[in-house]
Amino acid sequence: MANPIRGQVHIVGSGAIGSLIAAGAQRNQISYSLTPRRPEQLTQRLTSYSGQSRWLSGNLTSKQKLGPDDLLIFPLKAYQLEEAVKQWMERLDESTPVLLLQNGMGGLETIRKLLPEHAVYIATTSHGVLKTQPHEVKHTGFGRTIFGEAPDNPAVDDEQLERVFETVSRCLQPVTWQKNIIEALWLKLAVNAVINPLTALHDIQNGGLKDERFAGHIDDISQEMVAVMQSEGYRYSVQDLVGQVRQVINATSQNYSSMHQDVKHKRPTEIDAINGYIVQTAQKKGIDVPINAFLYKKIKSLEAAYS
Ligand code: KPL
Repeated sequence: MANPIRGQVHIVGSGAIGSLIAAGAQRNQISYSLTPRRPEQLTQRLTSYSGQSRWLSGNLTSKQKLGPDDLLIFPLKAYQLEEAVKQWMERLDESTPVLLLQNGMGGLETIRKLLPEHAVYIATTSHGVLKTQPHEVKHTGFGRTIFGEAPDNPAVDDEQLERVFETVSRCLQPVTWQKNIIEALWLKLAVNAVINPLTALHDIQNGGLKDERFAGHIDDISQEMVAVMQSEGYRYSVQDLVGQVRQVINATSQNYSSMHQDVKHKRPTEIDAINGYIVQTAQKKGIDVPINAFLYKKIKSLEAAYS
């Protein structure tokens, strides 16, 4: 069996997914630090899927430099990524591996602008996690994680790759290796393009989308996704995507989607990186995506109305 990284996992932010990774690291005796933007937001307790409570002991990181044996993880909102990478880049050694974990698209481009030479790994997860209090997180839906290497990575050191994969496998299980991670991101985008805006607009849990009245919307959004994905060279049927979306709805039915939570707490959402990205790509290819455009506008006007 492979070993995890020898150094420390540095988790940027203290969001729900970052906290889940921290709990996984702690459970597996992997040294970690959790670094929220504001120290008062540090997650201290995680209630696991089985109901057990775990106190997180990972410290706020010190200002030490990271080396090739460490792993820097960005489990952030798309719009937070650039600033966070800028804050961390001076502390990185060129050989420090970086893991990007986010909803929507565009994150790799952001990282590449700032870290063109780094080994970047990408993961996408369907675990449902909820920040219930500033210091508390609850694991509400047992999902799965897909992991791969950025397609434009410089020649990667195989041992480092194995160690990073093993680390993520222990922290965010179950993890599957995917050769074409960009394809997996498109599939996740299809899931988020349906679940996130609909749950936010209708103020429901993910499981609320099982209601018959949403069946038409799910089919229509998936239909638009199939057209855009085909133009990118990915061949899926509407049935495939609807099946994928329904599987995540079932696995995370008790969860409030991240966009639902963002709207509820009047925070910026990831709509630009999700339905906005689909609309932009479709426009470039001359494809009509009226439902995605409608959802994009609706969420944008909700954001604009935050007081
Ligand atoms: O990724 C998610 C999100 O909320 O952003 C899902 C998988 C839909 C879980 O809620």
